[in-house]
Amino acid sequence: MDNLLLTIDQYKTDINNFIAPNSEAAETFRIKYLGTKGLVKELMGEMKNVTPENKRAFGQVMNEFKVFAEAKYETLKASTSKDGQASADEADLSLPADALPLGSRHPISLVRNRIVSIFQRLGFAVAEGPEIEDDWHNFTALNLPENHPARDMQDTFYINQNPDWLLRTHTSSVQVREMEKGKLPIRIICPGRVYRNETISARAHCFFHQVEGLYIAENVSFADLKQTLYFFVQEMFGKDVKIRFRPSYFPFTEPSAEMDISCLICGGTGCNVCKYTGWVEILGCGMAHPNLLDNCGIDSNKYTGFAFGMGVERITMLKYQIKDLRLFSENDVRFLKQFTAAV
Ligand code: 2U9
Repeated sequence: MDNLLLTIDQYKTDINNFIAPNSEAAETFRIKYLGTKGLVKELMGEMKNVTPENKRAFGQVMNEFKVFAEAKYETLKASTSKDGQASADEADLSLPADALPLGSRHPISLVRNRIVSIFQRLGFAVAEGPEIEDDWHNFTALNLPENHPARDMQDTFYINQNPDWLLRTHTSSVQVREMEKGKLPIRIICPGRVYRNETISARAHCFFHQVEGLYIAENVSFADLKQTLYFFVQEMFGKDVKIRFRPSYFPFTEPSAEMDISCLICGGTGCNVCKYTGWVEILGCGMAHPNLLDNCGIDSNKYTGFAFGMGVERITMLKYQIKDLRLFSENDVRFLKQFTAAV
């Protein structure tokens, strides 16, 4: 047994000193120590000659030896993996390392973070929810009962296993879930990915990102909505930007409006970005429909609220003058690396 231990020690020294300038040498090492006729196997075979009381200790030493030889082989292999390259032992370690290319945040993330932080400064908290939703939270609770024509406004992806499940078409379902908790007042912002069954083009995709907001308390008015969104626009696009509201229709708000900002390109005088109107639409909004409050167990005689929703892609395209929606999901680094600066 003692002789065997001495032999193993000697082999360990040999292994430590083994240098592999190329992958052939690393393979020679593998065959010599770890091959089917290698030294590790051969020494294992000595087990039959070890006395019964020493067998356990010898087994342990042999296991350690095997792991030791395997680790050395991995190191040799890694340092000689590219043929013709210097091994780790020959490399000049005083040279500076190759620079790692730094990534950058996706423009959608940059703009979403910016939107969220503006509303956080106004006291809105972030709420999130599932992307696979049920019919109640995505439609019915939002004043869109079955067969309601407004359901056709959003082509929906349904989940095969269960006809009640779908990919959320807006993050409004998150607001519904918060309302159902029954804790008032509610002042939340809901960022997240949403899905609609649309043909992919420069202006549409089968998924996009939204930020929706909801404020429900006593005495919340349309004036609060206007002031909140005006603050948002000034922080997002600058103090000189004007806003206007146009009446609109959404099933979940009454009254409803769409909000435009004065064109960032021409300042309102007319150009091809604003189609010579001087205005570009950026979001939809309105007062939370009383049916919705009742659906979620909130007393619509006591509480009122406002809500709004915007597409992050749309805000990003306006902010950076990006003309094609597909650029956001193609992962072309030549596009992505242009957005390192804070917006
Ligand atoms: C609750 C109550 C009301 C959210 C609203 C809009 C108007 C709207 C669109 C903007 C562009 C969706 O991303 S988009 O296609 N959104 O116009 N969203 S009001 O209203 C709610 C939501 C939840 C409980």
